[in-house]
Amino acid sequence: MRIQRVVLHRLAMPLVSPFRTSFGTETARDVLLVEVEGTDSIGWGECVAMSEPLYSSEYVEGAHSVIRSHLLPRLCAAGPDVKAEEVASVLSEVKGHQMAKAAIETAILDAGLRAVGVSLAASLGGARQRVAAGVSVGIATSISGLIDTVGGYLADGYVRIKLKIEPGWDVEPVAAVRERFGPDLPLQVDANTAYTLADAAHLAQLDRFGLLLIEQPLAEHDLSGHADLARRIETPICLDESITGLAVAVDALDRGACSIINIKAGRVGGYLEAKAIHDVCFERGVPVWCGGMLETGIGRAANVALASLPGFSLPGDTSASRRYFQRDVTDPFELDSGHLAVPAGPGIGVAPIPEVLEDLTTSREEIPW
Ligand code: NPG
Repeated sequence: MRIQRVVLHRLAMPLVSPFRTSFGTETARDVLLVEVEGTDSIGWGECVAMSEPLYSSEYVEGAHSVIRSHLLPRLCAAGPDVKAEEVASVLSEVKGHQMAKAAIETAILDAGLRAVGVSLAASLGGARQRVAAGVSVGIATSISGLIDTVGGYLADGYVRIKLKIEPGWDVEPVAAVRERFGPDLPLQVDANTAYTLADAAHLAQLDRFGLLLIEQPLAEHDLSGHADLARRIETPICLDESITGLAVAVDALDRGACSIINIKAGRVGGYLEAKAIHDVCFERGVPVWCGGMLETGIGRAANVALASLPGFSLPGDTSASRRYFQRDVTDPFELDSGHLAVPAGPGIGVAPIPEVLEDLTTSREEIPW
């Protein structure tokens, strides 16, 4: 497969309800899709950067700019036959920008796999045809509202609940959800870096709820703080924002900063790096799960493929399309007894529906290779 051109699509997609985390409230997604047109196939990748640099330093306008001005020129210089496996090294001189790099690598990977008729799941070493779906529940305005929301998701069939927490919204909502839905509900919390080590005693109050894990309680760069916290609380620590690649993942595990890892391909620079992190964790017996970034069906398809690898032993933030969007850009992902089917078709196995893509599009930029 020789690459002929790239099309950068921007889409505006309202969320079905606002999603509040400790770092902000999302009400709509400004989506950047990368389309790579090859001689034999077309591939798609979704950039998971949000509108503002609040979760991490990346944001969608910046990702669009770095792709156009710094990443594509380097890849084009590498020639039209560049393989997905070569993308990371060609782009390595550009520091950071993992989400932008991941979007391009995924589109090239998808195009290459479609050309040879192999699914992304199969190429990564997927071991299951369906994956367990968890759901992430935003910070609510009242405990009763939270209980209703969680009840609704459980009625939908979700097999695990993740509650977003922040100082002032932690022990009480967790206690209420545990009380209402019982000790057997797989439950975890996500702080998105909202605490400091001074909160250790407060966070230890969560220990009595038998949580699967607490995700990213402290700052992104604070591995030693997480290692310290891990000695002071019983709830297992899972890292998300801190894990920006394989080397950091290994360092975090070696230092005891976490015992579980949330793998998001966008955050680590692509699905190949995500697989490498999975492989190391699998070898070391460290559980991993697949995170989510409010993806459209394009990003969701690739996440579900990743989550089919054998080390993904905890349910992921791999929710159905309708959790976020009234109308997805692909055929919607739907829950089937709390699971999503892993796409079996070539590449990521899904593509935008042309009319829907057109309706949602706010800009389109063609870049010859
Ligand atoms: O189901 O796609 C999903 C979202 C899961 O909670 C979720 N994502 O911190 O992991 C996170 C959080 C997030 C959302 C992060 C939006 C960044 C932006």
